[in-house]
Amino acid sequence: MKRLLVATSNRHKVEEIAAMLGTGWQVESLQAHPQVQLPEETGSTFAANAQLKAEAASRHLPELWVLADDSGLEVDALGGRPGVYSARFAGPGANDAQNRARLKEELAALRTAGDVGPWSGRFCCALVLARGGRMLECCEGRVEGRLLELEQGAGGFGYDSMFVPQGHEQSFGLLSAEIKNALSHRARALAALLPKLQALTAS
Ligand code: ITT
Repeated sequence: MKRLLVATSNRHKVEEIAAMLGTGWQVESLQAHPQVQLPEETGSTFAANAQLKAEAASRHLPELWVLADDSGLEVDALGGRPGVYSARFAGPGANDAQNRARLKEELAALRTAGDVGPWSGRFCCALVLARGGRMLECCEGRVEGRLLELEQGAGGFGYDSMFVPQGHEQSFGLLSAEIKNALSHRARALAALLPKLQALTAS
């Protein structure tokens, strides 16, 4: 089996990517490589931050195929925020619940100001494949939807319970992992990357 290191500190990303790749790949996370430290995310785009993470991990483990994910939520009524700051929306080191609380406050402020929604937005994901310390491929995916002020469901992670994807009536917090993994931003980025990964690793 081919080894693929998913260079993230987020176990939910690893689980989703492993489930979407299916058999044929031995997916490893940074838990197996505690010496690898991810850099600060100083980029202004998802792609730039995914490249920073992929190349840093790949410099430590140049013999492995390395995949890094940078992702987040854009809310149109908030001018695209939190965007690349999604993980830090409530401040440095914030957890998912704190970030959702911040988003609820911002949506409540919109309502108070007369914008009662529906609030459109999207999840975005950039996946970068690296080897030997160098980026080989970058693919992006997004899923459009609308934001909920009240959380719905406890599945998934991050902002899932506040996001209803287009074509559905329930949030990613209620929809099954199978449905999320069929249409998510991460699924679409991975679908674009997979043929390139397969071609590169075929020999
Ligand atoms: P790594 O940088 O270690 O990969 P991270 O969780 O900090 O882990 P990001 O910097 O890419 O990852 O931040 C992503 C943010 O967007 C974070 O707050 C997530 O909760 C949120 N997010 C990304 N994908 C999501 C998804 O599929 N469902 C819900 N929230 C998501």
